[in-house]
Amino acid sequence: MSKIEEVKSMVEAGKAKLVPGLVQEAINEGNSAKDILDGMVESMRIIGDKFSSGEIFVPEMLMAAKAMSKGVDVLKPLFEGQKITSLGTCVIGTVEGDLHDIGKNLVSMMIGSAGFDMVDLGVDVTADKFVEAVRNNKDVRIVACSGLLTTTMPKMMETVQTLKSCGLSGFKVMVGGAPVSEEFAASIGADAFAPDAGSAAVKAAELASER
Ligand code: B1M
Repeated sequence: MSKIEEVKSMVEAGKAKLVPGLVQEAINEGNSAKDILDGMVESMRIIGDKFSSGEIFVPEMLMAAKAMSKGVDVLKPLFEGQKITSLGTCVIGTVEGDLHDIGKNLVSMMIGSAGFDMVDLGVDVTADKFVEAVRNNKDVRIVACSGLLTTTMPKMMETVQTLKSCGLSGFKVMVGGAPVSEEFAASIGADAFAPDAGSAAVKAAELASER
């Protein structure tokens, strides 16, 4: 079994204590951070499928998520570029009612490494909290809203509309997450959509330069 396969199977088994060491061993063996990350993302897809088919339940899903987060912590320094000048501030959060944060954390890491100062509001973030963060932070250029549940997509719409009508300006709103599409993003008035963390960073830099 390759080291990345070992990482994947331990993420799926929810072994949070073992995953960081295996990720480090995979790095030491010369695997790229991206390949290791892609492996763990694939594990979460498998976990989601097992949950859908009733093979596992929420506790197992939670343990796998914790294991992946510990693995991502080891990879983080490898993704963080050397920031020379700031592209401004990016406020990020998972929308109200939604507790999923692995994807949001990856997006935050990649946007941060593209040169933004990140203000991470965490999960279950109300529209008003996003607005407050735009008001209270300097030079906010991007507001990034993540959502993983179809049931919280209306909250994403409410968040975008509240941000657009709050009277503050100088920032663009980007949305993303598994159930979100380009069409949905356009239909709720978001300025941009990105399908994954890497393209979110590219899109954020493009949006900031448009101002
Ligand atoms: Co939940 N969950 N979950 N869950 N969970 C999903 C999302 C689900 C698809 C599983 C399934 O049924 N197959 C399903 C949603 C179904 C739906 O809405 N149609 C689901 C469900 C139903 C639930 C609960 C309702 C279960 C229950 O209680 N009965 C519950 C809801 C709780 C709540 O939020 N209120 C719940 C709970 C949980 C846990 C807490 C146990 C745990 C989350 C722990 C955590 O995040 N700290 C969890 C997990 C782990 C998952 C799965 C298995 C994995 C999610 C993940 O981390 N993926 C997930 C199944 C799946 O996704 N296939 C599932 C890896 C991550 C890297 O990908 O988050 O998609 P992702 O992020 C990507 C892109 O989407 C994108 O970039 C990221 C990286 O490239 N992206 C953006 C994300 N945000 C972006 C923002 C951007 C741009 C791109 O711009 C701003």
